[in-house]
Amino acid sequence: MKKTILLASLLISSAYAQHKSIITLSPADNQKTIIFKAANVTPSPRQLRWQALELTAFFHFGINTFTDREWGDGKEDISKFNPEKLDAEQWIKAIKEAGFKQAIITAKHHDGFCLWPSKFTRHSIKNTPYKQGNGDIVKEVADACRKYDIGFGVYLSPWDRNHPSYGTDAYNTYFVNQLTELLTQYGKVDEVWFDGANGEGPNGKKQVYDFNTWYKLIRKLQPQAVIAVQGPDVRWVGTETGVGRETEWSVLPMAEQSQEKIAALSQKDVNVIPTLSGSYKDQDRGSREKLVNATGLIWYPAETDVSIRPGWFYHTNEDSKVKTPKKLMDIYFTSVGRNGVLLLNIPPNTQGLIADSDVKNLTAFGQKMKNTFSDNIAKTASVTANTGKNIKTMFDGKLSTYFTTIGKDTTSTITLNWPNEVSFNVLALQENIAVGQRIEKFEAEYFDGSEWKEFTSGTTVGYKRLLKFDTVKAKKVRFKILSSRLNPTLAEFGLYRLTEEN
Ligand code: FUL
Repeated sequence: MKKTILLASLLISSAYAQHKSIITLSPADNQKTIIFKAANVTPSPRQLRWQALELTAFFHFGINTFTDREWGDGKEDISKFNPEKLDAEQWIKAIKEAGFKQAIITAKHHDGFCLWPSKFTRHSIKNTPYKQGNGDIVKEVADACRKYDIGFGVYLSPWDRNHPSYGTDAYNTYFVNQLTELLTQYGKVDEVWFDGANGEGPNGKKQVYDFNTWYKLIRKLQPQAVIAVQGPDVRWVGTETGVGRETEWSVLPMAEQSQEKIAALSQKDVNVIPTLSGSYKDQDRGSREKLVNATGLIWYPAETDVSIRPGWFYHTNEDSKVKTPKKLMDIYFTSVGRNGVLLLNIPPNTQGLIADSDVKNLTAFGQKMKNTFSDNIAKTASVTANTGKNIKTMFDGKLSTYFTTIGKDTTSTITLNWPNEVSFNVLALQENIAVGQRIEKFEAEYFDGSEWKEFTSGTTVGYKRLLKFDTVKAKKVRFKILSSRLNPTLAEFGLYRLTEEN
């Protein structure tokens, strides 16, 4: 048994050693070299797995659910916590049905109340009426995830407004103890989510978080887990609206750190928060102009978090404000469709259930996704490219097989022909990001019988790019890759019809 674990961890570490998710830049590098290097930055296996999930769910649940608040102050009476009908399988079934692949539970929010019976505090579920103090909601969620083959993640708030040691070194030990419980008692953990909030604790002090120790612990105990968003693997997109950037690079410029430090980081698995150039508010974080002054380059993809309701926690007075299936579809386009992963929060109510309104809209969203994306109109065309190979693989549903150009070609024009007119209003593109993110500019046109007319265009593609436009009716379409950092790749190419009815 021990040998198997040793072999498995050796295999995992050698897989992580092979990818190049950090590359150093030297002052002697000219723009051409920088761009070439950028095109060769690739995701780690854990980042690659995470990106392909597309849809992940957040469950904000805790004492705030019972006090009707968004941020507790750590002084709440936890005897109010009693979700009598709690059914974690109901939560997981609802998200699975809608196409979600992973779920994250708020094991502890800023109020310090723990949804598992932590040995290190009295401020936990063990001192509530729930199952007479014998409950463990982290376990219930982890078990349901395993049963329905959904990835499992934990949110552990570094900011703790209850714990008396907050603001002192002892708190970092307390945090390590809690993290260890979560990483050792619930089986495989696929995502650990750290929030950036760092306010004052019960003693009025602020904490200096010991992130490095926490990351090392996660890498040791759960090497496959991505660490988001105060973490090295996944970055916050910068809004809580579900809307990401139209130009979204996963390869970003690093700043401030010395080249020696970046070189050292690139030798092993990344376990620090990268110092990036620019701000999370910038509309462009990784185009050519942004890369020229960088000291290093890092694969650091975006997660787009938003709640299905106005608040993160459940409030009865928001029952009529649950996002509609149409709105959820719009969000899918502006998050996953802009090279991000969607983290959609669906907060359980005081009974411990996802409310009917939320289940209904989630299910309808899942159905809308199936109806829209099950019929790829591009699949029925005869397709040619002026340069490139493996064109048929763009329609095989596999990300590992892909169209690419030959030799030094960084542009290509792909033409699709149908015997009869087809109509569509969505273009879906996917690069094979396992080899890097490369496409910088593209455009799509249809032939109206006498001339070519543009119907959409864009900059980055990355893992997925979705574009909506007025319905096009045509027998001939061409797609032009106008600029790419190295040989462009297209793993999938789709044309779809999105309507009010579907
Ligand atoms: C924020 C927190 O302060 C909110 O309460 C929520 O947990 C959100 C996802 O992150 O920073």
